[in-house]
Amino acid sequence: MTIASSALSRMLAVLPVALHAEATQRFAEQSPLLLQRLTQLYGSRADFAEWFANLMESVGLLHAARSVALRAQDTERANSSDWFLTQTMLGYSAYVDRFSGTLRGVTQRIPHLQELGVTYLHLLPFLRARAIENDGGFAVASYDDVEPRLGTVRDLEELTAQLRKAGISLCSDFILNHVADDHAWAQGAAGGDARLRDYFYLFEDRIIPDQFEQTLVQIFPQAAPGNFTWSVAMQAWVWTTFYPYQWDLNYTNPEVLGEMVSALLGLANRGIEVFRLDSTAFLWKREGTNGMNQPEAHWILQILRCITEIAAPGVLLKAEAIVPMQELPAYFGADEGLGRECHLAYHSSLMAAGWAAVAEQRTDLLCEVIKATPVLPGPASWLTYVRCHDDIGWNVLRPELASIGDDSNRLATVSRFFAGTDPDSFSGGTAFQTSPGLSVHGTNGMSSSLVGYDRARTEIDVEFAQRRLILLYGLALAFGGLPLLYMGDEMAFRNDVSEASLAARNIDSRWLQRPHWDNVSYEQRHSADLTTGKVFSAFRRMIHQRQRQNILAADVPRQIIATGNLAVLALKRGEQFIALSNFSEHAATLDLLSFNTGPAVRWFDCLSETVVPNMLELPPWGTMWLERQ
Ligand code: OTU
Repeated sequence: MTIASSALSRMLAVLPVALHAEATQRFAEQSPLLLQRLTQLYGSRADFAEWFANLMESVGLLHAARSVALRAQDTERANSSDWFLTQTMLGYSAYVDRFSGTLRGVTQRIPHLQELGVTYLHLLPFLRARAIENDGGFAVASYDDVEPRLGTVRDLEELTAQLRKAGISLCSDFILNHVADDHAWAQGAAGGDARLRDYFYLFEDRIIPDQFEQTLVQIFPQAAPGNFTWSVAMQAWVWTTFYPYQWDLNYTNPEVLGEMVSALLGLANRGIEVFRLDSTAFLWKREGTNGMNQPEAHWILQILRCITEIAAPGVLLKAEAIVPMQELPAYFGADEGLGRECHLAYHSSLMAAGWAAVAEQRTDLLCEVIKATPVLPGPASWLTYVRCHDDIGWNVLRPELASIGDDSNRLATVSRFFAGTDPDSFSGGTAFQTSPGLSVHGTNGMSSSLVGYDRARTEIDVEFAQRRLILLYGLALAFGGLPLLYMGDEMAFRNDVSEASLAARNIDSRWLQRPHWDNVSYEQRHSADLTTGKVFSAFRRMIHQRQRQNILAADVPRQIIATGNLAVLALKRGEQFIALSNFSEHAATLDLLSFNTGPAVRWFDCLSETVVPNMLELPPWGTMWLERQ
């Protein structure tokens, strides 16, 4: 028997006979790439064949444990694999405690999500986290338990069922680069268990760490400098890319991969439909590199994809790789043919370039990012967004800045603009982790504070702040991808400057953009004369217009039209639709006939619901969505 066929028979042995034919077919489709990648990573081990058969047996057990409802969903999605590309897909992201207290509380917010048209809910980490400090849950202490403050595993299962009924897919973080230092694996290792010590990267002295440090990047240069932490319990330097209490997992050990496969499929069986694969860029270490985007990191993701295609094909994988855009096609499996790695990836360059355009009142960098954005073959989509729980990282933009021949100090100027210290700026953010060596790193702040609500003095200031918010969200919604709203942006929630969050902010200023749900604002969402009401209705209008235009689906081509005005972006979708965005405090006059979009017809702005003249005036910071009539 070959390695593949003996693994297949081990898998089938634990599956009910009714699933054999389908499982055999899926295995036949996936096993060539799966086995190729596993062999590349672990094939030199004497026990490889046996290890692989064990792996497939555990995959079979988890497949067998999948509910009838989830299996039916798997089949349905396998038959329409582009289901997540439609213009009716809309994401929303929130911390459970801040959004609704507990997982049960989330069900009470379903009406709000439905009022917006949300079909995809990303709840930030809710698994049992490290006691006390835990990076907002990104230090996981157990993949099998829910954080007790937030509820139980039963609550999670009930929530996913309720969301599914409401047409909303639950997305969960899957933090696979590291675990908390109080995870059982780490504690066992600290207790001297040799098998578990091999789950981590440990060094008895600084020789190897120092060699690596020469080329590694620093994620939190101020709060957590360096990539290694001395552990007294381990009597070793532990690899800790992020905080010292987040221990990187050693994927050269096949057991680690096996554990993560079981954790992922176990969570999928609880009804999680999308996994946000956290920090994917860092999964494999190689000396002499920055430790990111290594081929082996991609192989690990491809293995996870092959396995979900076998045991839970309705599940989507989303790459969280905050890296320069040219690195991103690989996360979709660009070199492997269609559908071989992640379904979704964050478009952080588009996000950062949108903000840069607001600061600079010019769109050359943004246009360059859009032009250089690769077309995604097959069922794959960008995740477009304006803000998230992390900082806006500026350095991802360096390649596009260089290709427009400008690698000067622009990013540093942009970063200063949002740092809340520039008297000429309308923006109320803060700089994140700026270190002397790196003149620019990231920016923190809620969208509304960054676009100018906090510093607004006059009615015009307030009006302009709203227009900037709509400008940026308009781009995320019209670009062609899966847009993700960050909790509170739809009601203009501001920075969390509360006394209660001060301690957290002092350690990590990303807590500035993690405010609590504000019920007073929520109650005001239909008040047309209040900021909350104005913003909420503008969001709803855009979302509604997007839903009716199938030209705004993720897989429809996009193109930039030259406007002759550095501040104005004209993004054309299909032949029928142009999104105009004026990144300037001055009105812009545009001649639509000069756009050469074919026979002149009428253009209708579907946001203001008016026919526009060919000689058109786009107001300061204005957005128009022109539909050919
Ligand atoms: C991710 O982020 C999470 O989104 C952060 O909230 C976590 O702190 C971090 O992982 C550790 O789990 O490296 O590839 O610059 O963009 O830390 C993405 C800040 C990451 C984040 C970065 C990040």
